Amino acid sequence: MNRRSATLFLLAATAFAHVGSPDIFLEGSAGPYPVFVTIRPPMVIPGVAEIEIRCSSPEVSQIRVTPTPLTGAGAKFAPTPDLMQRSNLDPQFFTGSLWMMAPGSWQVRVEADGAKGSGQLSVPVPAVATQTKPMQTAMAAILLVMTLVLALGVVSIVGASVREGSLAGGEPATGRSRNRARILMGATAALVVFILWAGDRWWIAEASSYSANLYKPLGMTAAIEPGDKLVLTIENSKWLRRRNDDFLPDHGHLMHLYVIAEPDANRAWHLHPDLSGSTFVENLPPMPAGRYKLYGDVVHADGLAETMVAELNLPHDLAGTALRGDDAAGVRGESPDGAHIEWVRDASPIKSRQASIFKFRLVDKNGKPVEDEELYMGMLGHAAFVKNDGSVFAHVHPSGSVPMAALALANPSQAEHMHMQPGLPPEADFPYGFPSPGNYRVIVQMKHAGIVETGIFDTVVE
Ligand SMILES: [Cu+2]
Repeated sequence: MNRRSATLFLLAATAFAHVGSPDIFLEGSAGPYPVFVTIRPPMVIPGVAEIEIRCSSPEVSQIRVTPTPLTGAGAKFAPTPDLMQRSNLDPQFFTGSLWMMAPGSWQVRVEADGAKGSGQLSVPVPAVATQTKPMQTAMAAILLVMTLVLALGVVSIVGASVREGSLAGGEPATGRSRNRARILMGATAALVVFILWAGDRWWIAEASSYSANLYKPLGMTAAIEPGDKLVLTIENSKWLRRRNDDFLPDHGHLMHLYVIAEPDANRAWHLHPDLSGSTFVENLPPMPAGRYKLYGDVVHADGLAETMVAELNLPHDLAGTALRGDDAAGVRGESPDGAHIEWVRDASPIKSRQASIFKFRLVDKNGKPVEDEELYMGMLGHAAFVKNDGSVFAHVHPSGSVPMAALALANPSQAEHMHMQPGLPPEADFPYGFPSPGNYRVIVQMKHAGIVETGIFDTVVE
């Protein structure tokens, strides 16, 4: 048994609207009922997605969940809904699980019933296979020993039955039956070896057809052209029927690009490159020489969201051009007008894989909450949760970790839009759960009086 055949090809799945942050967090309403939905996509496809729903209203009596494709004909043919379990300890907390049978862009339809009637909310769930899981060494050793025992057992059973099968009790085997036994044992051994070899070929063929379905991210490379123009080239590695020219605008932008200075994240930009042919281009603002990490969020026509990652090295300072439109820049500890963002939290530690609401408040230079909060690209705030080693990146909004373009596809009739209105709260709440322990940065942007403020925070997750 070679190394390849000792590998069990379980397909690990993840929602990859982000990098390394598979779980989905969504704050929304199923009709009249506000709900906080957490979906943990399965580790294998087909596999089971775990679902948790917290209702802020005690009036919900029942919640049903159904998985369907996000777009296309399949979206209309829903299987029978599954009833979620209500917690005995906390009647407003429901848990359940659903089979996700194929990779692709899915949605989980949440239907809530209660005193105010029924309501529905669809949660986009990208389910993709991203890696193969090697078999554990102990398991491989046990299976190897069992295979050997079986193989030797078959050979010795054949031998014994030929040699002694027709003898009466106590009678010794003849030389002729011993010879026949040896020949048949040799033939059996050859057959066993052939079966093992054929099994190995079959396994390798299965594994390679699995790996053809493995998620391969859109590649992105960054280059600077004359005029301090950033050019992002997208490479579409072959994966399912994914394209690199079917992007949906999300808040009017085909790409939301975070540019984060390495190694300290002391500077961050939130930019919106334009698509020009098959490349994204952006006239960069003034930037100091250094190393930068780029995270570009896009949403495909079927609602599947991807984050492309690239690195950029600037050997010298860029004169650049002034920021325009929705583009924003932030420097740690600096503010254009003395206002700044505070992280509203108690002293309790942050734990990984725990769904929470992270609260931030915009205060003026006197430390008082601002009274002129505005929406920045339709939201009270934008947050990026980034692990220091670059293995996690999640772009989150007060509605959660699902991109608005995907959410609008899933809930076409109730596309929720906040409008500019006076008296917006100076606070933004972000539903999120850190995927793993470690050191993270949280980059938060909120807007008031036409100015986008940026807060950059360090935090430890246990
Ligand atoms: Cu955002």
